[in-house]
Amino acid sequence: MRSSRCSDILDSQTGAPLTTSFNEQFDQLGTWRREFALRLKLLSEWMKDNELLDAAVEERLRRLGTQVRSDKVMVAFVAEFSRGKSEMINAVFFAGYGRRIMPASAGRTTMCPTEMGYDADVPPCLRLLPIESRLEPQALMEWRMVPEKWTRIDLDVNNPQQLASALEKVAETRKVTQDEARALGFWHSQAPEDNPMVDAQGMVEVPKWRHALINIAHPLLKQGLVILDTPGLNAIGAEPELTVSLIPQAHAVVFILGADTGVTKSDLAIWREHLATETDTAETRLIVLNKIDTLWDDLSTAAQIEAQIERQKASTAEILGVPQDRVIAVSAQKGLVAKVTNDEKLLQRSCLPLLEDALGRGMMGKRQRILGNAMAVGITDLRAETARVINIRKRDLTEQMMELKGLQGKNAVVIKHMRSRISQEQAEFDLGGAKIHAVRSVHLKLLREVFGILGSTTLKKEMSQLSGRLLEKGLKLGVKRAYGETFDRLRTNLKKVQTLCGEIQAMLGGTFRQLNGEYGFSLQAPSEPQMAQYVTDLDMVERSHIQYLGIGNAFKLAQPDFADRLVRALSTRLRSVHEMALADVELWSKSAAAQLDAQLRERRRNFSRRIEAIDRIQQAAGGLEDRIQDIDQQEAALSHVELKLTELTDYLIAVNQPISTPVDIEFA
Ligand SMILES: Nc1nc2c(ncn2[C@@H]2O[C@H](COP(=O)(O)OP(=O)(O)O)[C@@H](O)[C@H]2O)c(=O)[nH]1
Ligand SMILES: [Mg+2]
Repeated sequence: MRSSRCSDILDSQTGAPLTTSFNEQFDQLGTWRREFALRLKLLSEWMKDNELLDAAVEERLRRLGTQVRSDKVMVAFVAEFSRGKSEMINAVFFAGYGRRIMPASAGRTTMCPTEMGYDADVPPCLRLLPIESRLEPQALMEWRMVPEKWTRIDLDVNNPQQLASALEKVAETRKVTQDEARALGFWHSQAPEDNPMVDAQGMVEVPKWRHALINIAHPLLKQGLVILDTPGLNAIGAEPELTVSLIPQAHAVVFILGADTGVTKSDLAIWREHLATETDTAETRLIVLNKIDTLWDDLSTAAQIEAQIERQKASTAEILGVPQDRVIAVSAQKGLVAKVTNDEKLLQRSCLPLLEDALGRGMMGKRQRILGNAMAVGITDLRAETARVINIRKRDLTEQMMELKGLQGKNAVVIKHMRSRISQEQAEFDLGGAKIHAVRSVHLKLLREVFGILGSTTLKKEMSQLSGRLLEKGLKLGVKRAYGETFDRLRTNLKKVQTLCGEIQAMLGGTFRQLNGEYGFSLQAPSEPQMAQYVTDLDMVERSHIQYLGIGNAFKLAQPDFADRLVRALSTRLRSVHEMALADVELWSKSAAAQLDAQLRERRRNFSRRIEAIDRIQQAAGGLEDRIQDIDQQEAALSHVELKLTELTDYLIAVNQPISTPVDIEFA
């Protein structure tokens, strides 16, 4: 990360800003993704035209396309109330609307976690999940699947005033009794200092909504950005799913402190309970010291103010235990004002561009690299497989050519004899089908075992066992063990899956080699799915739970619905890990089957072509020379296809291409 002194933002020679705004970076990523998706589509069409697109290849291309098009980048803003999360979101993303979009003024703070994104299938709207949904067992993820249970308010995107006033709903609250507050997860007798204030009537104020989803066609959101705005500690603590699922999955988390308040006890609690993690995710955490304008003071010199900001940054870094250059000092409010009034000087003074640069360069750059690598791996495999199919075609043509040349100058009897030999070969080949059938059934049997291990029944059993353990009295200290046992079993399951896949792979390898030898195929088993990444995912999920429960939240387990909610959230998360693993296994086995099908098909076609050629030769004088010429042409065409394949895939494999190259692909 660059030094975050405000004065560094301008180029000393030209005075031009050196930073790139988050919006620009995100736009570039979006352009790259769109172009990539377009080129994938062109490749897929070209393959189809050349009969190179079997079902598995088609599915792989489609998946890569979906991945590159719908890749989401989530930036979460997490902090105690009133540190300026909503103001920062307004300043970084929504200044173009010329006014505040997220409510951010004293007394109007966000009360529920609010996610902003874009879904083309839904009209622009705000959807609100009532807080009472907490009384029901479903996890937040499950509520997302039932949009009709949410209160929907349509948004008029061309009317910033309507937009802003509709969004004020996220600040709504309700008064409830202490018992109700307890049932909703906002009241804990064991931690009285964290409870909300009780009014003269004995009522407490709680958020009216549990979660808000904002769907607007903002250019950044349309390109896959998802912004998560969270309320303060009390509300985050009441929704474990935020801490154990949503926040850990964010690609960047911006943690905000106030220069006016310094690091308070509750700031520290949020940091420790929800954000501090091991080093591997540390770089996705941005620490922002907001409201530096409160230190601006006409009686001090610029140097004095700067020195004070530096001192605050140093002490913040020390308290949080991070290097000082990880702390960025800004004024969100002045940044917003500066953008809305086009005041470049104020914008630089607000230091907001520094934050945007860190977000843009750090997060977006990394995202593109990860995505680009995934694409490169996928396309490299695909190209190798397709090249094999082309090679078979070439070899078939060569053989046919030799066969025909051998007939030059031969009489009708020889030609007739040749025809019957080919027919016999064809019949023998068809008989070999039984063996292939046997291989398939073993393959399927092993696959069924994999599906059993990763299926929902296994997971349900594990989860109910874990729930039971968490509800045991006096478990507090044994939480780690209970999780550890469950997760060890889940990890063992993934390892079993890996072993099974290894067996299938070995079997495929053996059979393919045999078929290659016997029939001159060039089958090669696709690379085996790797479970290691899913084991890593499990580790991460386990860590986030243990950390959450380890620090001061374990007492909440005494409430049965809390444990239920937690396990529900865990279960939806784990299900998605299992589903991803299964999808990998499925695609892999589909690829193997499709390869075999493709080569069988090519071979059958080859037989009929050869017979057809001989028939024509028998019918017409000069037919032989015509056929030979014909094959010559086919060979030339195939060489062209081979070149084209390389050309069309080269771009997709080269990661991190300069983004500006226009698409100019001509078709063969
Ligand atoms: N002076 C100053 N006030 C700010 C700044 N950012 C936010 N605020 C104010 O702090 C209060 C809380 O801001 P808000 O964005 O609602 O905080 P949130 O609860 O973290 O979302 C509001 O009154 C904002 O106007 C800033 O950079 N400087
Ligand atoms: Mg807010």
